[in-house]
Amino acid sequence: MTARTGTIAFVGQSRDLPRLAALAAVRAPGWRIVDADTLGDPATVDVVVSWRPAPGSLDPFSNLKLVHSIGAGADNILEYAGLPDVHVCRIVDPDLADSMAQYVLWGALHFHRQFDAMLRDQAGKTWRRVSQRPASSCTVGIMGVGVLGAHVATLLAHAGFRVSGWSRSAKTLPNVAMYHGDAQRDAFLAQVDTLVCLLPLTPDTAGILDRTVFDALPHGATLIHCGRGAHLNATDIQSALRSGQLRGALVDVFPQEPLPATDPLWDAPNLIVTPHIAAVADDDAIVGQVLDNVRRLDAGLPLHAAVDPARGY
Ligand code: NDP
Ligand code: OXD
Repeated sequence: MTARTGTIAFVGQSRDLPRLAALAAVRAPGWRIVDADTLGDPATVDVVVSWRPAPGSLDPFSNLKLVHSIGAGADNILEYAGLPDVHVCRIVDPDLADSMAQYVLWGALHFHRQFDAMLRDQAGKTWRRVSQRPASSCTVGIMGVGVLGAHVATLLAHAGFRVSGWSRSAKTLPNVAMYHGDAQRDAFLAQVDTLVCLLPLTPDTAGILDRTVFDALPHGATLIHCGRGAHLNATDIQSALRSGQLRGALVDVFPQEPLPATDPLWDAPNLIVTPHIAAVADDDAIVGQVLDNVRRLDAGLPLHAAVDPARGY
């Protein structure tokens, strides 16, 4: 392991950070790696590994060069008020992408094969052979066709679903009907049976899952939401579920996490709550990518999974 002079500090609002710091210290012996309890002189810190750095907490790091998110999203870093002009990276990992694709496939099958109706039937001890249709009769539409959305789209297409995608810029993906930009949003939504949100949280996408999006879907469509809680208008999804405009929803991320016991979303009709587990990066993958990026930083090489702070993702 090449020696380095700077310190890597694992600090932020996640209980995972001390554990990740300990693993990094084992994998990079000789490097100075600290957590909030062992911080020392902030001027020696050139790399911060974080999740939602507390307000003001990055300010003392006067020689910072890189802030690395421990998650796939970088919104938790970019929202820091006064973020210095440094590199920002996030986690991109094949196992994380597989997990996300499996979660969405499960949700798409749950709604398409009508397991939601069968669970309700079972609660009433009702034997009813609900209709079954081929996956090719169902269009899954994915908002956000980046690293995760593209992987999800590919798996769903292999499973036989019709798949469409909506991104910010024009792009092509085999077996996926692509739409892009605000001008094509309603045309995209109009042909979707199950809508999947895999957008990053940016000023343009905050609150995007609202009445206007739900109303643009065919009546009785379903939603799988794995982006960020702040994409979701909680009042509008409850109205859409109550009216039947949305037949069901599988929601993994919430405006407030953990979802408070008093939150009405727990009891919203036909809404399944999962506790932000759609795709969780493995410690080894996180630490491996962080250390690799630090080596790249030291060697002056382009960093892996760098985000563009101006674009917001
Ligand atoms: P990427 O940055 O690779 O992809 C983002 C996609 O969103 C791109 O296709 C981009 O378009 C599109 N996009 C961004 N802004 C807009 C916009 N205004 N209008 C239309 N499309 C837009 O992100 P990932 O796929 O790696 O991750 C997506 C998100 O998934 C993360 O930011 C995180 O919030 C969430 N996530 C959730 C997890 C969970 O467990 N629930 C786990 C991991 C991630 P373009 O291609 O044109 O740039
Ligand atoms: C992530 C997440 O961004 O867990 O990795 O949401």
